[in-house]
Amino acid sequence: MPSPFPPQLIQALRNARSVTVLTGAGISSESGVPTFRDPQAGLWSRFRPEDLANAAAFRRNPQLVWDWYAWRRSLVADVAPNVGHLALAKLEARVPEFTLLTQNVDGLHSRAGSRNVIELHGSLMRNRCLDENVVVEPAAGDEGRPPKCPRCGGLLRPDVVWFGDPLAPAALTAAQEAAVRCQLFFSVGTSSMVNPAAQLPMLALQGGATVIEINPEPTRISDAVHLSVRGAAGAVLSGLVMVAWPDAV
Ligand code: BV8
Repeated sequence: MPSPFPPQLIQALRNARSVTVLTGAGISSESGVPTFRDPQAGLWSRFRPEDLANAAAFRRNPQLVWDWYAWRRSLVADVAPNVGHLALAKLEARVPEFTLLTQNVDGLHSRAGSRNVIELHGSLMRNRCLDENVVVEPAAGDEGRPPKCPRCGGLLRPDVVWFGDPLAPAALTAAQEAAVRCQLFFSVGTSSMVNPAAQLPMLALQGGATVIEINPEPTRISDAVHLSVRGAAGAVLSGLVMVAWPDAV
């Protein structure tokens, strides 16, 4: 299959000092993790993620929201990073200044070997005290009921950013800086519907970067970016690394 990337873009990637990549649920879909646009599986099929991923839903019914996250944690524990995650880890090793911004909370980028990862929306792998807002590592036996904070006895919640929650200021600032300073910005596997993450490709454009999107479907930024590649993250990213660095193992 011919590369969807023009030679001048491959050359720009080889010579780039700074590359920033934003990923969404699409890159993990090839590992078997459903995206937010996919209909939910099984008993969760009657819920929309946005109806569960918010503080009001948790306060209203902590057990229901906790069960949804426990189900997602168990699903993620049983999957592995795919070639798309692995290609980004290889790309990081080739670029002097590489920043990976992810909306995903599944931890698959770190498991694939990526190091400079900013988890814009937190992580399924950690809990946070609802009252003190401090991170509490999950303990065995947490799966059943929403556990209590070992410090104050308050409820623990997953350490993810819910709809209506602000993003961690340090993470958002670092992400915005990485978008503005890079020469190449890739938006991979995201519908670009959730803010403020969806603003990052626009920031990159304003900063003068070449912005490339990788998604089997068009999105609301497809017409705004320099190149929108219709394809799956795994095949396109691994193909890109292979063409740019044929000796990459
Ligand atoms: C904030 C963690 C302000 C949790 C997530 C009304 C009320 C309240 C808020 C708002 C409102 N209106 C607007 C808002 C703002 C809101 C927002 O943007 N809402 C949208 C829905 C309109 N944003 C927020 O609330 C944010 N916070 O604004 O705070 C504030 C400031 C100060 C003080 C107080 C408040 C917080 C947003 C973060 C929400 N948390 N996740 C959890 O996971 O449970 S969002 C969650 O959904 C994901 O993290 C991700 O960001 C988003 C889903 O997006 P995608 O990743 O793009 O996934 P999606 O399924 O949509 O698309 C998948 C794509 O992959 C598709 O395009 C598909 O074609 C493609 N694909 C499929 N297969 C492949 C592929 N691509 C490549 N390869 C493949 N193989």
